[in-house]
Amino acid sequence: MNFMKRMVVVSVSASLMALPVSVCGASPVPLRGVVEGFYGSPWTWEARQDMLAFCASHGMNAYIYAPKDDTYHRSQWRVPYPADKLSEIERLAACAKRNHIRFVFAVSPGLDFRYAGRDGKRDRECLLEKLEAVYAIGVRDFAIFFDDIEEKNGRGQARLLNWLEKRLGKRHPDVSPLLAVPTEYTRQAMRSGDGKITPYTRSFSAALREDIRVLFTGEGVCIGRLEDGQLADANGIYGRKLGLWWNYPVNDYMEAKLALGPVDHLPTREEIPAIFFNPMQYPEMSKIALATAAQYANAPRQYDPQRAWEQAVEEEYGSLAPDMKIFAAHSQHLENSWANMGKADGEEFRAHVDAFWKSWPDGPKARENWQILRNDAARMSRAADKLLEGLPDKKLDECRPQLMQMQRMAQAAGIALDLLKAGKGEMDSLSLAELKKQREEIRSQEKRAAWSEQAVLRFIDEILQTI
Ligand code: LOG
Repeated sequence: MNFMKRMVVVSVSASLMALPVSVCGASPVPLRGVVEGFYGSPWTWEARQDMLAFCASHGMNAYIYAPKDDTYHRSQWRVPYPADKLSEIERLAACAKRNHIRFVFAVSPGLDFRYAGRDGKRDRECLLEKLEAVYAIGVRDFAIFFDDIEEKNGRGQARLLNWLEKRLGKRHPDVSPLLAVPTEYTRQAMRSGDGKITPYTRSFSAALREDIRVLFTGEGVCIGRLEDGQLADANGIYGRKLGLWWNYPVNDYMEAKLALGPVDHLPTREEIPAIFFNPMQYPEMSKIALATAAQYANAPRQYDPQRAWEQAVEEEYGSLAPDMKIFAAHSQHLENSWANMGKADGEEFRAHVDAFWKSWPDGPKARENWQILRNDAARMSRAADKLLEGLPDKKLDECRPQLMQMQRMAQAAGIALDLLKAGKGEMDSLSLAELKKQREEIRSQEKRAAWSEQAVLRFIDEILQTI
């Protein structure tokens, strides 16, 4: 008996050892995966299949099909999928099944859905039919999304969802509870200025059946930090545990910048029933963040963003990982007037810059700090060359413009540093002209390719102001 017990212990710990380290000792988010929910070119069917395998190998277990620019999903939701599209969905659902991934099929009917009267009945039936057609080809999980629409008919939406849930459940006992995204899908939107719950959220949450799973995006649409207390508050508003739709690494609001950092600042204490990460329209470039997302979702309490990020790059890029780390470390942060996602770009480089300016030109460490930056610039330049030459086409096609910006910035930083060292008197006018030309070139590409705006680019501009 004792021997048997020991055997069990040994075999359990052996199998745990085979799992990624972070899986041990913390419970994963039960439903965890990717929501293809961005605006812009939807992924190809091939990319989706590849992503399902990627999700499976990283311990994710769900994928939501919800590309905003698939017209049958949103703007023309009433139109049934044509046969060829339907067979692609069927193939994808089968692929998900093979990979033990839950395939969730979503429709976003809110742009022009009619809730009342005869039209209401017609729209309801039409939506049910849309789901039935997909049920018939093997899909068992469904979602209805009401994000990014004008109309806020909380009660109408909730009653529609309840009706669908009931009808589907009655006909098909094997269908899972619906997933939903409300029209107020951020915590900030759920409360008005005085802290009161808004009429929309009150009526939607009160009328909605308890088993329907609601997803929200956190504090804002793209606010990259969600505290446990904030999640608990949102759960309180809804009287149920909410799931998350997390908008990283999506970059549809800022396409020139690639989101290549780790996911971060997600809750670690509150129980989360489901989490879905919205990626970029570039599937390959999305994999770094998604691999870190998988680590978080498998063990939120043990999650170490930096370690997860290093592992993700190493695993995806093999011998090019050191170069990719340099590129990716400067392409993590997406910020505009309403979005603030991902950690700061090029933190190490910025620290070098700070130390340099503190010491330049007369400090005892001025030369040393100059040399550190000069080495950084040289390393960046080499990394850009190596990546442009060595990355497989599939990856390169998604990041070439940004790699070329990196190459230009690395060269510009190098020239700028050399000029700074030469000093005003001996400044080589040819180099100065070249630097200015390079800076112009960077500017002319900015709309297509952003990289390290607040680290390398800022440093180049600081030097240009100095000389
Ligand atoms: C959309 C989403 C889009 C994202 C970032 C949700 C629930 N909906 O503002 O489709 O990819 O922002 O632009 C969104 O996030 N709305």
